Amino acid sequence: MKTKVCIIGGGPSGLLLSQLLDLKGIDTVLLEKRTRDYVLGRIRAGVLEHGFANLLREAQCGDRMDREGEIHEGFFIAHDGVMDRMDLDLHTGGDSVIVYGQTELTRDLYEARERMNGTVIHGVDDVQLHELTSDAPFVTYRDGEDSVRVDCEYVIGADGFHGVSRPSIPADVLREYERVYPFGWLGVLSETKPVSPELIYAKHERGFALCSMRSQVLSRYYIQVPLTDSVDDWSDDMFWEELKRRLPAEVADRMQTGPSIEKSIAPLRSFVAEPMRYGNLFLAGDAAHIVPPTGARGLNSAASDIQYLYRAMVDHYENSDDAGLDAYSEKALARVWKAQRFSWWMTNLLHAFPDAISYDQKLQETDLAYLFSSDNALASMAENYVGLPY
Ligand code: RFL
Ligand code: PHB
Repeated sequence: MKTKVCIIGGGPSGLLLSQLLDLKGIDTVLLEKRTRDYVLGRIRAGVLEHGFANLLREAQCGDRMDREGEIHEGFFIAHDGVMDRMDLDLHTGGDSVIVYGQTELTRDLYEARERMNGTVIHGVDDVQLHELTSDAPFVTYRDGEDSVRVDCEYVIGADGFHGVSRPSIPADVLREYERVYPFGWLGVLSETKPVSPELIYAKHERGFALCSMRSQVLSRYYIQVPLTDSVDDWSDDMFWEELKRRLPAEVADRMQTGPSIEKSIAPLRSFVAEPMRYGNLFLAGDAAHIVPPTGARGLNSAASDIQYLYRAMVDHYENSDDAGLDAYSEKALARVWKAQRFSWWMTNLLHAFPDAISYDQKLQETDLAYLFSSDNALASMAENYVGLPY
């Protein structure tokens, strides 16, 4: 096969870029290891920045999001039996976020790719990247017995944290920065009415909890658990009981419970790989950086990478201008690190750290008390949560 841009990974990053480039007449081939159903079965993000929403509209994929997504102008932080509200609208001068599931937007992107007859190949094995620093890079993969070669001008590594693209960059070029947290999030999806019209982030001595949603009949809840726990350790009853214990009584009392329709544990990790370009390979999204989900930044950071990369590719192909491609890594990383800082800060603010000394706990309490005593602190949190400018 021959194409201009070979994209590895059919998550939101890869799909969005292929859709945007195809709309500009720039030919892409997208290679995804898993089946479409498998990709759509992963329950992940739920909170989108408006910058991301605009990019989805530009990709002609925003209709359902605009119909079914919910605008959220604030969220709650529950602590010490009380609920404090973060008014995003007030503290950002009119900004907000959209609650619309990653599963839904990935489905919208797959459908858009289908409508345009985009080349999306599922079930590829043994993807390998070759000659990345030459003018003629290529990608090979196995399809059953066959070995397939894709010749291209650029390779996009959008294959997530466990993909093959990042490890294709030589170790003496790549720098990795990582923090692994000593806990994970146990998430449950249930066909129940969300306990609150706005998200509740809860800090509790037994551990963090989050009440989120996908719609008015579909709730998404999380609790902090030790890394040693597995999903089998948590029956639905145990989950609901523990979730309620970490919430103010008035919230717990009105919690609707029901059978889980999905239950999974995600370990929390911060990670950045630099640079995000090697020769004609460009990394984007989780392939290059991971955040703990506390600040709802992961998918949104992936979207800002795609926005920079898309504009840079269009400049290259339409105007023979490579300034955007040359600046991509530096520009993307500047925003990525701010999302890292915010996610790290919000994780530290709200979780119970097993090895925290009493001094750390006092500082954590003071951080929260300061937040809700200062309009400047609230404004800082709000501008990060709705997404810093691209
Ligand atoms: P993905 O979604 O991991 O997609 C990568 C794709 O690449 C495929 N792949 C390969 N394909 C071909 N060859 C190979 N060798 C391959 N290896 C892998 C994989 O099968 C996969 O389909 O990365 P992408 O596209 O960069 O998207 C990133 C987002 O998925 C991620 O950042 C977010 O889900 C993070 N996240 C959140 N982000 C937000 O902005 N807001 C949130 O509210 C939010 N909540 C969350 C989250 C992530 C969570 N988990 C489970 C980590 C909540 C959770 C619980
Ligand atoms: C979610 O709904 O899955 C979600 C929402 C907010 C977060 C993390 C996850 O900060």
